[in-house]
Amino acid sequence: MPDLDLSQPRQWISEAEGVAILTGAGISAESGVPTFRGAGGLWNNFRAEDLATPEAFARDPRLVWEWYDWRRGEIAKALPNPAHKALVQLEIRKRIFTLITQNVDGLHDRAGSGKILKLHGDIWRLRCLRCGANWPDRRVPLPKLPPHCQCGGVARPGVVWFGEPLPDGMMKEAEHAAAAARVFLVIGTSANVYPAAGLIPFARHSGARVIEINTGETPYTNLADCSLRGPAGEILPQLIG
Ligand code: BV8
Ligand code: ZN
Repeated sequence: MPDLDLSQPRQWISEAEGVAILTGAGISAESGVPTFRGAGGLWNNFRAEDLATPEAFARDPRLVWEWYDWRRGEIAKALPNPAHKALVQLEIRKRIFTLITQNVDGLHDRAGSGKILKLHGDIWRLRCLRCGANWPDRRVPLPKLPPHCQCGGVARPGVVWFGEPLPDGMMKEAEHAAAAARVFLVIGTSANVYPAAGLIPFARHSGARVIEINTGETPYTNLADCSLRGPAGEILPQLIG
């Protein structure tokens, strides 16, 4: 990775009273969790419309569960990487701190992050289609696909699919956090998916310094005050350490 001049972003972060973070699948890439759109990305083998939608689940719950059960197995082998851990250190130092994630893998929780807004839900939770019960289930593999609720109803993954609204109040809380931030760190997201990606211009227009960390360009690279090109697992510890 070329030598990056981190002095300016480091200064912005250390001087900021409030910090908000938006993470995507790229922050878990160095933990071995496949991303969605990169090389070897999850979507490369499947089309999102075929699997991550309520229609797909209604059409073939078993197929959709086979994909989620496989992903849960992959994620279960993964450990939080230095990028996840650097965010835990930053949270300890900042009075005003919110971690907003699009990821459903639970690696921020396992790293020790406290305040996490999970915009797209949690792959380790199940939700009953019949009675609405919502519970954690970390078994890999699941004994039976699709899994069922105690009421006998079919259970779905506790995630937000394309075409589904985010959990009630979640975006309001995320916007509140972005508006309160002096620095908005955008880490490992292709900034394709809305309304999550809309938080980036929202934070900028609310006066935050936007620092992007990504191995590639995104639609918001030019809007960022600084875009650091490289792996989050290497950059974040240097940026925050
Ligand atoms: C909604 C959970 C409304 C499931 C996911 C046209 C325009 C605008 C919007 C839309 C549109 N058409 C449709 C929409 C809406 C749609 C949308 O945004 N579609 C996109 C594709 C255009 N959005 C929705 O449907 C949302 N709901 O709008 O509801 C509504 C309101 C009321 C009533 C009814 C409906 C719901 C979206 C949520 C979908 N669920 N996931 C699951 O995980 O299985 S999205 C999925 O993509 C994941 O959550 C993932 O996190 C997310 C975003 O992807 P990224 O995290 O960015 O990952 P990606 O692989 O794309 O990128 C990785 C990045 O990391 C890359 O940039 C790469 O360069 C970088 N990287 C790689 N390695 C590293 C790295 N960076 C640093 N270090 C590294 N080592
Ligand atoms: Zn039930």
